[in-house]
Amino acid sequence: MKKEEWVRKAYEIAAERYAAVGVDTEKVLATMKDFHLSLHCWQADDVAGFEVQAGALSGGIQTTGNYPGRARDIDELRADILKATSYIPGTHRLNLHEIYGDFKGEVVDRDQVEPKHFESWVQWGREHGMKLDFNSTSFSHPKSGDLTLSNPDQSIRDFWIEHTKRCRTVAEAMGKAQDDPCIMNLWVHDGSKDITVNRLKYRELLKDSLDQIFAIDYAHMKDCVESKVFGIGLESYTVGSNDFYIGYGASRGKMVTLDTGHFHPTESVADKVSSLLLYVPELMLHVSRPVRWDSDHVTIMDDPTLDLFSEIIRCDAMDRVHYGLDYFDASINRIGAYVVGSRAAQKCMTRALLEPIATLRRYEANGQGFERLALLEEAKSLPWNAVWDMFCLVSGVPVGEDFIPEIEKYESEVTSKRR
Ligand code: RNT
Ligand code: ZN
Repeated sequence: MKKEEWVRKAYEIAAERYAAVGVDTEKVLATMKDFHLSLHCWQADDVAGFEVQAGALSGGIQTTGNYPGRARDIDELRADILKATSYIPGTHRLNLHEIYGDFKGEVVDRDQVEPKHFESWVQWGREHGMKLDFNSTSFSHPKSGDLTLSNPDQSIRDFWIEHTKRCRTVAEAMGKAQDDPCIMNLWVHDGSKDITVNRLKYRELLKDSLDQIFAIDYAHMKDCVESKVFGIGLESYTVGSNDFYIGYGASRGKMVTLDTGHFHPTESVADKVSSLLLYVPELMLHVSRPVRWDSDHVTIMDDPTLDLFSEIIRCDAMDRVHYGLDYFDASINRIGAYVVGSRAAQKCMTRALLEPIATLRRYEANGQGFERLALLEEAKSLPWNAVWDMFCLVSGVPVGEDFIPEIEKYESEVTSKRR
């Protein structure tokens, strides 16, 4: 029997089983088409970027591994991203960092960046149906140090304020050109390796810098701010902590970014959704997989990610969340890493959408605790994978593991030849 036939048959049966628990699989398929990930450009080249004057990766983040074939320039990166998206169902956005500008061989310092450096990206995005999101880049620069936007040295702080302001003009230009808001994330690594006795001072400076940066309102971009627990070499203190940015976002009406690697290992990121959404307009996600620390392993269909997406759906908040990915694994095929992580996130969303929520809520309202638990457990083994396979089939991308040999082929023909 041909694979397509299996998929269709399995889907037919799955649709009936889901209908029996009150779930419309056709509706789920339609919703999945509107579920867009924001693919992080930095998975293809280990967060290197295209600055002529590029230095080593800094800012408390690290890629480990030396798998051959990383994208070395803008053309390779674009080709790799297109290759990856050809195995990911649906249409997606691309999340760029400032250091990925098309600088055309020129030294453009961070406080000199302009929308023109991203014109070719806008053009490329239009050609390939990918809308763009954006990030300012405070790391991997001679002025990065331990403190950027919270640096007591006025000239360094001003440099980074200027950089971030300019990044917002880039994001605004992108949003305008694509007629859809560009989501600009702001993460700075600012912190301290050892005990600091000036916790308040740096936070006051960061708050003031942010207020300066956000002084202008733009119509075509939206800001989000990302907290963190700690960075490598900055273990004792993080200026932009979770509390800091929740306070900032809630008081200034800014989106908060939840990077799933930026919390204590047993903390539930899923449980934050319903609280935050009461106080901030929208959320940005950086879906990642922390292994013991913020290791940025490739996203998989694990319990924390399933819980997170389920919570978003249970909050009826699918449209108030932006779904960025954020991992950088340099130890395996990088295009494969894109595909595995993206498909895993999509599987989590498929499962979240297939939850028999109406019945579960009725049980809960009636105090039927056993029934609620039983259905939650049984729902785990309902044939969600048949719906996922069908989504891949109708989207014209490989069903199941069929993308493995294709990525192997691209590796042998293209990426393995890069030295
Ligand atoms: C770092 C943050 C940040 C970066 C990217 C490259 O801990 O997660 O989002 O990963 O901006
Ligand atoms: Zn992140």
